[in-house]
Amino acid sequence: MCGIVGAIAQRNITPILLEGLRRLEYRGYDSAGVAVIAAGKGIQRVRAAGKVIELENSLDALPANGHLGIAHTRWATHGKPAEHNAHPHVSHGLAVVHNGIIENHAPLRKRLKDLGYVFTSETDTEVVAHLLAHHYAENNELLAALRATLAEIHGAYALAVIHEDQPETLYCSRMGSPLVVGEGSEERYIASDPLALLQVTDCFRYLEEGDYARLTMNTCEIWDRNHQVVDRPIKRYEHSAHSLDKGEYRHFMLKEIFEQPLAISETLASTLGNDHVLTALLGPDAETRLADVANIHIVACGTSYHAGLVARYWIEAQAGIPCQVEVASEYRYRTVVVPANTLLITISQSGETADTLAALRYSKNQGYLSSLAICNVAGSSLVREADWRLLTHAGPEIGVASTKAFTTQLVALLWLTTALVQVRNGITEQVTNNVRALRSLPDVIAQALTLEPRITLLAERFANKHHALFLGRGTHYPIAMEGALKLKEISYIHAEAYAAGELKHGPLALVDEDMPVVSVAPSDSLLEKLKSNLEEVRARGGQLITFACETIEQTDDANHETIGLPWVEECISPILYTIPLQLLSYHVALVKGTDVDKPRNLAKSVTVE
Ligand code: HGA
Repeated sequence: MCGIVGAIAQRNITPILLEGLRRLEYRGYDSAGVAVIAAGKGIQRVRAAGKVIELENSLDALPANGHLGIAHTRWATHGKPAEHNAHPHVSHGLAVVHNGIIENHAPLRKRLKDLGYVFTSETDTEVVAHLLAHHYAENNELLAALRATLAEIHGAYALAVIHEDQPETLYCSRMGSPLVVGEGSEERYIASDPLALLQVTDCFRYLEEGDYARLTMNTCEIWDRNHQVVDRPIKRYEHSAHSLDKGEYRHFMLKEIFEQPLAISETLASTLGNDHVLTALLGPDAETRLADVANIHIVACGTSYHAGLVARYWIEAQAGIPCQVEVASEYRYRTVVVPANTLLITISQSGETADTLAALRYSKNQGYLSSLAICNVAGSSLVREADWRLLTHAGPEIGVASTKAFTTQLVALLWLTTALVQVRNGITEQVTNNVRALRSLPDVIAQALTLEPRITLLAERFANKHHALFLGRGTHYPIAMEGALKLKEISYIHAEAYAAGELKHGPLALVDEDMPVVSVAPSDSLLEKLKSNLEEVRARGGQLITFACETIEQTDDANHETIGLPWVEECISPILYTIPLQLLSYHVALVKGTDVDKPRNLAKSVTVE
C-alpha cells in the first residue's frame, strides 16, 4: 500500500522527500503530500490529489523547505481520494503520515470529537494525529505521547510523526506495515521501502513488528513492542533484491524463484491483523460489498488461470460460495450466465493481458455485482478498469515463465477467501488459522528453497525424456498443472497434468520407463487416495518422483524418489509445493540448455489476442 518517506538533515530535505515519493509511485496511489518544519516556521503542509507531479506543481506555487519532514503517497482505504483526505494529517503543531488501517478508528474518533478535536478528513489516520496531540497535551513529552497512542490503536500501521516543538526529531513506528530507517552521514531517513531512499543511502535498519524509534541527525534510538531499547543492526541494501539486474543469479527466473519469501512478505504487508484479515484493504465499504457476494467467476490466462483454479477449492470449501474459473480467451466469446450478486475476479501479472482485459470489458454489461482485479502492476489497464483491486507486490517479474507472480497471486486469493469467510462468519478458527498460515509462508518457502541441490540432481533424469506426467489431487491438482506448464514453457518437454484419480481412465496407458511421473503428495486429506494412484504407476515400471511431507514414511526404490517438504497447514500447502516444481523445471531447462528467461515463441506480457 503506497508509501511513506521522512528525513532529517542539515540541508533542505524537500527534494529527498519528493524523489522518495517518485520512487514509490510504482505501488499505485491516488494523492500525495508533504509536511516540513523549518526552525521558527512551524509546520508547512502541501497536499494534492492525483500524481506526485501535481504535488510538485503545488510546491512550486507554495514552496515548503526545511530540515525535517515527512511525505506520503496515499491509496485511500477510509475516505475518498481527495486533497482533504491526503496525508500528512495535522493536529496542534504535529503532523502524521500513515500506511495501513486503524481498525478502531470509529470509537476513537467519537471520543476525540467529544474532547473537542475537530476532524477535517474522513480518514482513519486523522484519529492518530489527534490522539497524539491529546496525549502530548497531558505531559508535553512526544515519546510518551507516541507510546500512549500506540497502546490505543489496533490494526496495521507504519507511522511517521513530526512536531514543531521538536524541529530536529523524527518519530516513527511500525506494526503490520513495513518501515526502514536509512542511515546517512549526519542525516537520517525513513521509508516504507528502501528503494525510496537509494538516492541518499544504501544502509538500512529494518524495524521489526511493534518497534518505534526517535531519530535525530546524529542519533537513532529504537524500542521494541515491550518498550525495551533494542539495536536493529545496519544492513547494506542488496541491490539485486527486486532490482532489474540478475545480481548473483544466472537467470532472472532463478532470482525470482528465490525472491518469493520477500515478495510474499510484501504482498502481505498491511493486510493482516493479529488473528484476522484487514478487509478495509479493499476500500471503506468492503465489508458490505463482500457480504453481498453470492457467486464468484474467476477469469484469467495461463499461470494466473491456475491460481484461480486453486482459489476455487478454497472459496467453495471455506466460504461456501459457488465459484467457477475459466480461461479468458473462451469466456470473452461465449454467452455467460451470471447469477445474481456474482463477483467477477480477473487475475493477471501485468494487468495488460489482452484476453483478460477483453473479458473484463465484456463483463461490464453482463450484470455482475462488481469486478475485482488481482494484479502486480498498480497502474495497469486491468486495475484501472476494475471496480476493486487487490495488488500483489511481487516486484518486477522479468523471466517469461511466471514464478513469484503466481505464488503472490495465491497469497492474495487466500487472503480474499479469508475475508469472505470473515465477513460472513466473523473471526472463526478458520480465519485465524489462515492468518497464522499466511504469516508463516515466507519462512516455510525459504526452507523449501534449500531443496535446490537435491532437485538439481533429480533434473538429470529428464535429460533424454520427451514427455512427463504431473499428478495431484484437490488444491494440488492445479499445482500439478502449473508444474507441467512450467516444464513445457522452459524445457520444451511435453508435460501433462492429471487429477490423480483420472490416471486409470486413460493416461495410465502412457506410463513406462520413458515417462517420468511427478506427483504432488502433501499430507492432506487426500493422501491415502493419492498413494493408491501412485502404486498404479509403480506397478507399471514408471519413473516416479514424489514431493511429499517429510513426516510421511518414504518407500523409495530405484524407480521412485521422494523429496520431503516441511509440514504446513493444508490451506498454504499448494503455495509451498509450487516451489520444488519451479526449481525442477528450471534445472531441467539448464540440463536441456534452453533459453530459460526467454523461451522460444513466448512473450512476457501477452498484449495480443
Ligand atoms: N488508511 C489510511 C492510509 C491508507 C494507506 O496506507 N495509504 O497509503 C487512509 O485511508 O488514508
